[in-house]
This record gives sequence, C-alpha cells and structure tokens, in this order.
Amino acid sequence: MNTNMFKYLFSAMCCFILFFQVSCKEPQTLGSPKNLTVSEGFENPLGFYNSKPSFSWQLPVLYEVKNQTAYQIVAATNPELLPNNPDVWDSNKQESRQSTWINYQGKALKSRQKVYWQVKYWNQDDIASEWSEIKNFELGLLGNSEWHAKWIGLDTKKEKILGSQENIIHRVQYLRKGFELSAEVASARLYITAKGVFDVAINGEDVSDDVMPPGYTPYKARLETITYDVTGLIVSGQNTIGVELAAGWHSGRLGWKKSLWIDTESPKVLCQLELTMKDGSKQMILSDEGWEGTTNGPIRISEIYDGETYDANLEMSGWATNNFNDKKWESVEAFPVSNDIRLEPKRHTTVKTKIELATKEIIEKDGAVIFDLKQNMVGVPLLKVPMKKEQTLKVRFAEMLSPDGTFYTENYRSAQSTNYYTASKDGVVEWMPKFTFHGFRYVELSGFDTSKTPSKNWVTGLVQYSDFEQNGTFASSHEKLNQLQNNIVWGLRGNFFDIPTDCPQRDERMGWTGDAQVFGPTSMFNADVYKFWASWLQSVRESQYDNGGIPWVVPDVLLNNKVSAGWGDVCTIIPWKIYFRTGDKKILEENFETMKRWVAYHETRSKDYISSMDGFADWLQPLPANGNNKGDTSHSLIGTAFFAHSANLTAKTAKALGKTDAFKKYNTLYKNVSKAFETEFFDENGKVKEGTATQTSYLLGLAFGLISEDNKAKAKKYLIEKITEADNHLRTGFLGTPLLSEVLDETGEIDLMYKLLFNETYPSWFYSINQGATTIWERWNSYSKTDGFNPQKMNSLNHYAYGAIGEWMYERIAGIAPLEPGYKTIRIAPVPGEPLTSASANLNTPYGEVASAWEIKDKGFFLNVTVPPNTKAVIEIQANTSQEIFVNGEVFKESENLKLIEKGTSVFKLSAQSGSYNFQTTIKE
Ligand code: RAM
Repeated sequence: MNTNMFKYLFSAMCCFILFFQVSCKEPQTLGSPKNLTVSEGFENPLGFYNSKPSFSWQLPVLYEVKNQTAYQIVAATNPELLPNNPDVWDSNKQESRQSTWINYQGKALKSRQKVYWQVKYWNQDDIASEWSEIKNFELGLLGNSEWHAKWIGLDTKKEKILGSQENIIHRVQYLRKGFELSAEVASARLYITAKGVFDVAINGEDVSDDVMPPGYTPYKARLETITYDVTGLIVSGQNTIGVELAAGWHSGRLGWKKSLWIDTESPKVLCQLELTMKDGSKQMILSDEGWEGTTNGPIRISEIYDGETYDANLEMSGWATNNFNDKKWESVEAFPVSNDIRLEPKRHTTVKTKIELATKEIIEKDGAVIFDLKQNMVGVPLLKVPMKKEQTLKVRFAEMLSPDGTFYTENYRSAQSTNYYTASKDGVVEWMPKFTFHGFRYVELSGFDTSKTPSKNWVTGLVQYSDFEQNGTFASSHEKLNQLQNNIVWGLRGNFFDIPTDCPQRDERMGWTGDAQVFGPTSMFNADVYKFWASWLQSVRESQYDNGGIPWVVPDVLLNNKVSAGWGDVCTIIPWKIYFRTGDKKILEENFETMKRWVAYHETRSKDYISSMDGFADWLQPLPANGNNKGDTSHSLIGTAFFAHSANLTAKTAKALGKTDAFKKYNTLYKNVSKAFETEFFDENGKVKEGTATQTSYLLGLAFGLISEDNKAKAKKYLIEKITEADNHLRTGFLGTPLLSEVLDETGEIDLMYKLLFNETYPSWFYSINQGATTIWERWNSYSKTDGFNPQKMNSLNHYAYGAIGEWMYERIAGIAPLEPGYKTIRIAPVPGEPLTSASANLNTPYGEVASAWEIKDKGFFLNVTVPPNTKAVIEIQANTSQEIFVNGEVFKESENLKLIEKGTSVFKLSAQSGSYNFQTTIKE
C-alpha cells in the first residue's frame, strides 16, 4: 500500500469513527446562554451601582432550542468556585421560562465587592445546556460613608472673571499630588467624582477616554461617582496623580436664570485611590489638603455654551508626572464629604467619542476657511492646523450656512460656541477642546498660518454621546425615508449627551421633559438606551416638586416651580414604554410613587376632572391661526387628556405590579376624567366644540381612549376632515405628532398615514429633507431654500422631537412590535404601502435579534422573519387563502413551529415558534 492510499484509508476510518460517535450520541448538553448582562443591560460593569442586581441572558439560536423551561444561576467571589462551589448564590434549578431580569437573591453584597456569575438553562425537552462563560460585576462605593477623601479645589470665584452673560467664569484648575508606595501593587481602583467635570491622569497617562465625567444629575441631591481600574498605571515607588477640573454643568452657565450663574460654587474634585498590594496590605491615596493646584494652565476658560480657550504658552510639560516642580502652585482648600448630597455610582455609561467624521469639502469665503462635514453633529473638532508662534486660531461653528454663504449662528442665541487656541511655536498644532461641546456641521477657522493651503485633514468631527450601542436598524426602498431614519439616528446621537437634551447647540441643552416624552420610544429601537433612561428617570424623581409637579427640565436648572401638561407626563409615559419594550418591572417599581404623586398633582390642577394646567401645549404646531408657538389646541383639553392618560398609565402600572386596589383607584380616575373630557370638549356627534378643533385635539381623544365607543368613528371622521382641509398635511406640534401614526393606523387609515409620511411639501418630514436637513429640526419650517431661515432665533436644527415617527417606522412599516412586555410575544405585521417596494428592520430584543424584511417583486410579496429563542411571534400576512401562502418554498401547512391562529377576510394570523421563516404570497390586484 503506498503512503497516499494509507493516508486516504486512515482518514476515511477516522471520519467513520467520528461520524459514528456524533450520530450515535444523543446530544447531552445544549449550547450555552449568550449575552449575559446585569440589571439594565450592563456587561461586566465596574463601579456598579446596584447591590441587588437582576440577571439576563439569551438562548443561542439552535434548532433544538425553542424555549427555556428552567434555569440555574450560580455566583461566587472567585471564578474558580464556579459552577460547583458558589459561595455567594446558587439559585438551584428553577422551573421558569424567564430568561431576563431575574432578581439576585444571594448574600448581601457590599461596596467594592466583585461577584462572578454564570448561568445554564434547560430547553423545552428538559435538556440542560452547557454553563455560560463566567461574567462579573464589581460594585462601586455605595454610600457617602465609604468616602474618606475630601472635596478639594481652588477658590476660582475670587478672581471674579465675567463671561459673555456676566456669568462667573471659573478658570480650569490643575490639581496634583505625589505619593510613594513601598510595596508592589496587585490591584488599584480610583473612585472619583467632581462638582464640575474632570479629566484625570496617573503618572502622565490618561486614566480613561471619558468625556466630561461624571455627567449631569440634580447636583443638590446626587452626584455620580466613577470607578476606574488603574492597576496598570501605578508603579512601586513614586507616583503622581493629576486632575484637570472645569466648571461643566455644575458651576458653568446653564439655563436662563442669571441669578443662578452669579454665585456658582467653585468646582471641586473628590477622589480616593484604593490600592491592594501584592502582600495583601491596603493603602488609600485621598484628595485632601495635601494637594497642590494652579489655574495658570493652558486651558484658560471652558464653558459648555461659550467654548474653550487654550494658550499653549502656558503648557506645563509633565505636570501630572513625578518630575514636575509645583513649588509655585497653591495648596488647595479641602472640605469634608457631607451627607446632604448623595454620592452614588453612575448608573449609566459616560459620554465618549463614538464616531469620527472627516471633512468633505472646504469652502473659502472672505478670508475665512470653512470645513463642511456634510453632517450636523455634536461633539468637538479634532484640529491639525499649521500655525505660527503667537497666532491665535479662532474656531467657530454653525449648523448651516446662510444662503449667501455666511455662517448662520443666530440660532445659538447667547451661546458663543467659539474656541481659541494660541500657539507657542511654529508648526502643526494638534488640539481638541476638552470641557465643552458644540452642535455643528461647519467649522470655520481663522488665525492660522495662511502661507499653507487648507486641507481637509485639518478638521475631523469627533461625535460624542453617551456610550451606548445601536440596537436596531431600519431600511427601505425609498431614499428619503432612509434619510429620515438617518436624521432620526443623528438626532439621537446629538441629544443623548449624558441626559436627553432638547438641543445640543444653543444656550439650552437642557433635559426638557416634553421632548424626552415624545422621542423616548423611538430611541429605544435605535439604541440600547434602557440604562440611559432609567438613570435620567432617577433624576426626574429627585427633581419632582413637593406638590408632585414635575419641572420643565430635569435636572431643574430653571427653578421656576413651573409645570406643563404633556411635559411632566414623561414620568408616566417613559417608564411604561420602557416596561413594555423590556419586560422589566423594576422600572415600574422605581417610578410608581412618582407617577402617583404626578397624577395627584394633575388632580389639584383640575376641577370636576377638567384641567387648568397650563404649559407649552401643542408646541410649535405649524401654521397656527393665532401665530403662537403654543398652537391652536385648547390648553385645558390638552391638560385633561394628559391627566387621563397619566391616570391610565398609573393604573396599568399598578396592575402589572399586582397592586389591585391602586389599579381600581387609578382606573376609575381614568374613566372619570375620560368622561369629563368627552362631555367638556366634544359634542354629541363626536365633534370638538367650537374653537378648539385641531388635528391634535382629535388625536389626543382617540389615542388616549377618551372617546366613547359610539363616538369614535365620528371623531375619526372629523379628524380626517381636518387633515383633508389641510390638503392632506399634518398640522401637529410636539404633542400631536407622535400620535398621528398611532391613531391613523388603529383606525384603519394606513394609506392616509403613508400619504402624510411621504408628503414633500410643508409641513412634512420630507420637507426638511428637501431643504437639505441631516438631522431632525425643531420646527417643521426651520429653513427653506426659498425663504431662508425661520426668523425666530429659537430655531434648532438638531431637535429630536419630530423624529418620534421612528417608532411607527419600525413597528408598522417594517412590522416589529411587542405584543407582550419585553417581546416575549412579538407582533410581526408590516403594512406595505405605496411608494415603498421594500422595508426591513432588525432589533435587538431582550431575547435576541428579531428581523422582519419584506419586498414586493413580480406580483409577489416576500417576507423574511426571524423570531428569537424563548419567544413566539404572531405573524400577520395578507392572502386570500392559505393556499396562497408559501413558507420556505412550500404551500403553508400547519406544523409544530407554525400554526394558523386566525383567518380574517384577507389577513392570516400565524403563530410562530423561534426560527427563521420565508413567506411568499401573491399581491392582490
Ligand atoms: C424650548 C425647548 C424645548 C421645548 C420648550 C418648551 O425652549 O427647546 O424643545 O420643550 O421650549
């Protein structure tokens, strides 16, 4: 036998043995669970906030895994103890289909503790899976008593530098401390926060790439603390820690209330470096009076609204390293940590630079050079510009150019949004501002070395937002609809800068509650923002007034005790929407008290259930008869509608939480307010009474279920009349717009909704796209090619509210919606309509990825659906007979995976187990 033949026979034998083994052996274990997270979607968090977390995982996509019937979680202080000797928690085998939000029930956990955990599941046939990989979480410092450090900083108020609005400017502080370690370090954690914003370095190395930490909370109530693993930065022997500290939201100009800027507290930092040595001993390096500081560093001024000024002549090379002489620096002031402001680990992710945008075009105009990124964005520019010593580079920003090519900055209002950089030598300067951010598409530079020809690589846009990932995609056959989706996503990226902001560029950038309420649901499809919202809702709770009112903005920097209907209702709407999309009851538990107090506040502002709560009404309704930003809809009608809606959501919350009495109470209240609403504002024919009949008044009545069964069809008829009167155009502002699609869809007017969505003329979504929009605008007519900019200065070109249509695009154009909380049952019901020939979306649900993609071609309707494990889907498909439906190439017949549950006149409802399906039907003529 020659060697080749031997090889051949040998390998054939091996194959045979292998095949025999594989085919004869029943699978003993299944593939392990995936995507393990704790609480609101954290993966291996460090400095975690929650000592009673919940656990979630996803089942792998495998033919043999349809559902989970049981699970087991084990947790230990050391990964080596897993899975057999868990010393923290063993859930034991639990018969349960639940694979998300399982509450921890092990030993009490304390600050700094690191817990390792893993999970396994049993499938529908009671076959166990492999254990998952081991994940962990490490708690931060959970209470003020854990802090031994002191608040430190320089008195920056005493210089009395005044800013653009006579606001006190606090110069940026540079603070440092050297320390010596005699032993070798095994592990090091830096716990840190600031009254202001900071950047920290150890031995000259940046500790992180976080942008403006710790972030923005109601500072009088709570400050977030951050934990960094700095083990790799500490050496034995001499070390140095250095902190740059700026005013940020805490001590800078924010909002419009001058009295609040005049007397802001000088920024301070609090940090505690905890070291565990290799010999097991522990040591702490604290912020205290032993630190030195200066304000004579290169960052001279940094304000969120006004921008940053940098003087390279004042650079202090190596200031955060051991070899720096700080003799000329001052000793800092130190203050003990008090109990009145809670120090809690940050409960969502910090802002980071997420995307880099290259300059697409350079425009030279009247001596200035303008860099066009072709995308309205939020963050800072990274500059690489040739300069001559002592030249000062001026960096201006704009969202758009005026028709004559000049910079349009009127809409920044009092925000200067300008950076300055003074060069200390000739050559290319590389710089980016650190403690400010801008909303812009264009960057204008002047003051550089004019002997050099401007080049695109001088300016790169660093896009900054809270560090979350994309959670879904939407695409279609229509270019403008795809641009709209793009604009929605950019609106999200631009206004999720630690808190949900109304706009990112002018002298606001505040957590306007109404805008958040309107856009929140759409954001949840596009990005993984559960933790972002849960965190901000904590700020909402902390900002609620004693009388139950919710302020206009959260954190409340207006401090005017004013409340607006449709704005304050964010505290009922967002928790409910989050619950429905995640299935996590914790969000309801956390917010239930606030909801009740808000509804009680509604009650105090109404008589016989009719509200007198004022507010911004249907803000920025287009073409208002009265010319007012508040639109034409009756304020009392709006107030009463939201009173009813919030009572209803509170009732639903009570029900979900098993609180029967509370459910009855709020449900009765909802019914009473609804009845009063209809009697007060609608006549017996379902028509809105004189003076208040707007699209929005009908939408509110229909969307919130406030119109009696008998009158619904009539009210709908009047709504359609209103739309027809407007030549099939919308006439809705902030409050009405998100309800349009919902109401028209539910009342069977999908064609009309398609008409509104695909309108090209004002007012419509595509109108702004036709004028060149790359984000969602504040107004339906912020700009037009023929008339230029809206003359009002309140004219943001990056305001996410009208992007609320995104929810309907996912849920109905592509067709993915939850039927049960958390997508345990999914509704796949796309509604194809002219002019689309295809649409698709995918979405990361708590159970895994759902996909729906349809296409019309050659008189056929093709639908591809993916249903994740441990869920089921109800798929609605149009056909006249089941013979017309083809599944994976064959005529539909019932199987274990796919059952017919309802046959309407032309729609078949199928129940589908997890898996992938290709449907095909014939298009009806
Ligand atoms: C504007 C804000 C916000 C809106 C309020 C009423 O100043 O930008 O969008 O909610 O007014």
